[in-house]
Formats: sequence, C-alpha cells, structure tokens
Amino acid sequence: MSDKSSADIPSRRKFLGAAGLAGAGVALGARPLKAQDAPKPDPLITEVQDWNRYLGEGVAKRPYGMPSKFEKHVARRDVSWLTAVPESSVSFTPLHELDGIITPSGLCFERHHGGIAEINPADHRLMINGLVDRPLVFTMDDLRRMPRVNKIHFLECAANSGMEWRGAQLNGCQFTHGMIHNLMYTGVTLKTVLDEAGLKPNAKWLMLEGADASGMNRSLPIEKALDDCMLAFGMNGEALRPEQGYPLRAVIPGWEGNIWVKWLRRIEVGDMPWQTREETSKYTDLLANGRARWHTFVMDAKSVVTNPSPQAPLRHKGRNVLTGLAWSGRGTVKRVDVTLDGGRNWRTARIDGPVLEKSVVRFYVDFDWNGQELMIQSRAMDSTGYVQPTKDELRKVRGVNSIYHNNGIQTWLVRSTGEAENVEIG
Ligand SMILES: Nc1nc2c(c(=O)[nH]1)N[C@H]1C(S)=C(S)[C@@H](COP(=O)(O)O)O[C@H]1N2
Ligand SMILES: [Mo]
Repeated sequence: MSDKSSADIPSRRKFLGAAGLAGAGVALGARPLKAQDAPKPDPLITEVQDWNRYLGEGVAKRPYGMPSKFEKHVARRDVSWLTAVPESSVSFTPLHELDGIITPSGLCFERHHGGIAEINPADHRLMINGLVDRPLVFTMDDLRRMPRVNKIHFLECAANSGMEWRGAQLNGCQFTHGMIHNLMYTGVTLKTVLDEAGLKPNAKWLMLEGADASGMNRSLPIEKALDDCMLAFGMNGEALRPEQGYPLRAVIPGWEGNIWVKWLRRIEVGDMPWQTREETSKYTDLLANGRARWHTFVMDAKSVVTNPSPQAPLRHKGRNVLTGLAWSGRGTVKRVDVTLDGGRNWRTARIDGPVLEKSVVRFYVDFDWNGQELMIQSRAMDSTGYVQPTKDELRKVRGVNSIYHNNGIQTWLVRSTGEAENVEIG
C-alpha cells in the first residue's frame, strides 16, 4: 500500500460515518432509524485500525510462512497419561480446527516408537534384498530420477478411537479421532522399485524396516505391494516432514498406519510373513473369547462430526454449519448420513470437495439451531456398500479387549448452552 492511500483514510472514514450508516438503514428495512434504535457505532468500522494505518512487514521477512499469530490454538496435542515417554507416543491432529480434505503438514498427528529420526537425505539408503534377482541399494537421488506419481490418501492409526472401546472417554474429536491425516504424497510406486530388483517366483511377503531408533518393521503381502503402494519423499507439495518419515516413507493406501513405515531403509522380500514384534504383540485384535484377529490391515469405513464437538461448541442460535470427515480403506465414501436427534431422523449430508479412493471426504449439514439439545451422529457408507456400525454392534462381534480398529459411530451430546460432550446412547 502506498503512503498516499494511507493518508486518504480519514476522509473515507468520515464518508462512511455520515452516509454509510444511513445507507445501511435503508438497506435493512427501508424505514428511517429512530434515535433509540439506531445501532451503536462499531469502532471496528468507524475507527481506523492499526493494520490499516501502518505499513505491514515487507516481503521475504518470513522465508517460510507460518500461520497467523491468532491461530496459536490450532495445534497438535497429546494426552499425558496415555504413554510413559514422549519418544514412544502419539500426538493428535486438531480435526475440529480444520476444513477441506488436506491436513496441513505441521498439524499431522505423529506416532513414533523411538522418537523422530533426523536423517540427512544424502546419508539415506534404501536396500532391497531377499528373494530378488538383483539386490539393490537406492540413494534418494536414484529414487528422484524414477517415474513419479502423486496420490492423496488418509493414514489412520489402527489405535484411533482405541480408548473408546469400553465407553465414551476422551472429550474432543482431536483425541477420539485425531490419529488420522490425509495428505498428497509424491514419490514412486513400490512396484517400480520391486520390478527393478526383479521378484523371484516365490516372493510372497515384504518386510519393511525403518531407520529410526525403534527400527520398526512390518510384513506386507506382495499383492498389496504391487497394487497401489508408494515410496513417498514428498507430502503436500514439499519434502516429507521429519515427523512423517523424512526422507522416505511407505504409503500403504487404506491400511492401518503401522505398516506405513517411516524413515524406510530396507525392504526384504520373503515367502512368508515375518511375525515382527509390531504385528504379534501389538496391532493384533484380542477378542472376547481369548482368540485374536491378526493381520487386520484394512481400515473400515468410519466418520466423525468435527464441528460441533466438545472442543468446538455451538456459539450461535439460528444458522449453523455442521461438518465432519468420512473415509474408507476399501474404496471411496459413497454417502454420509447425519442425525441430530440420536438416530430418530437421518439426513444425507452434502459431500463437498474431491471424492477420492482411500482418501477422506468432507461433509456438511447446514442447519438451524433453536437451542434444543442435540444428539449428533454421522454414519458413513462406502463404495462396497459397507455401512459404519454402531459401537454396540462392533462390541457384539469383537468384545472390548481390543484397542484397535474401532470404527463405531460417534455420538456428541450438544446441551442447550451449546457445549458438547462425548457420550454413548445406551
Ligand atoms: N519407522 C517407523 N515407522 C512408523 C512408526 C514408527 O514408530 N517408526 N510408527 C507407525 C505407526 S504405529 C503409525 S500410526 C504411523 C504414524 O504415521 P505419522 O507419524 O505420519 O502420523 O507410522 C508408522 N510408521
Ligand atoms: Mo499406529
């Protein structure tokens, strides 16, 4: 802005004061304002504000742009009692502060078993060995010179909503559903890399291994590896963040987050699953009868209303926007239904924005709130016809001993004050 236009402002202000308000009266009701019901002048309109008076900071003062200082509350959070140490823990995406389908890079939930590995890409290697014709080692530069692809996918930790198996516990969708992010990945297909090494006929399973202090590893069946998996070095148009596995991570669309090995350094090709610690002692679903479900890779259809929710109460009567996210590891989301009265009436939500395979969709219900109590739920249906179950339907099949794969319908009670609570309908 030039100095001259700043100097012009007082006269423009006078003009608004004299003519602008009178004009507003006409527009509102076409009746003259009486003295007693004339609106109080709003200083935010009638006074020149500092940001309007003074020049702002110049270009390139912020070499890497950050959110406005008024957005400080938009942050990842953890739950202190959940884990013993922060190096093997989880932080949650603030879903109630976000919109659209892409999770901002700095707000992605993190799940580390041995802290964040800080790896110079020049020092990173990816080895492929085992049942291959040519064991290979790739540098990051090698990978960047192979044919590149871009895909948008969600990653959900199998433990998302895992604290809710025995009943409503955590007050906020950030904590009940925030172990998910949805990013645009750039990289190469896993198939490209495997083809280069040449799979032996008896190649059936891969073992993916991370370079972090936990050396986390998981088994991946070859059919999935050749289907739609990626080795990603980019997210949301730039390099992966260290938290997300910089410089290289596995992208295993629709499958539980644990298999998306970060800081990926080795792929061993074998003829059977490895039974790594991750997949035997953890990421296994203990059933009521003492048996366990093993290799439950796919994340079933699920949804959550992000607003209103306990961290995002209703503040206004009348016009309101309800919004949320839905996803399915088996394909696309076909439909999301929402109830405001605990399931008596359902309406189909409006999905807005891209509907992609194994990606979240954004849904909306525009509604009027007259201050009555609400019991809000959302229910997703995916392209296979699968309908998101209630929590009780899930418990009937799976008991309550598990931590993993809780995709039951979430209920928020909104009180007449607008405050919202995590509840279950009995
Ligand atoms: N090397 C390595 N890969 C890993 C992990 C890890 O601790 N080390 N955590 C796994 C788990 S349990 C999940 S849910 C996802 C989390 O990915 P994020 O941190 O990008 O959210 O990464 C997976 N990949
Ligand atoms: Mo996880």
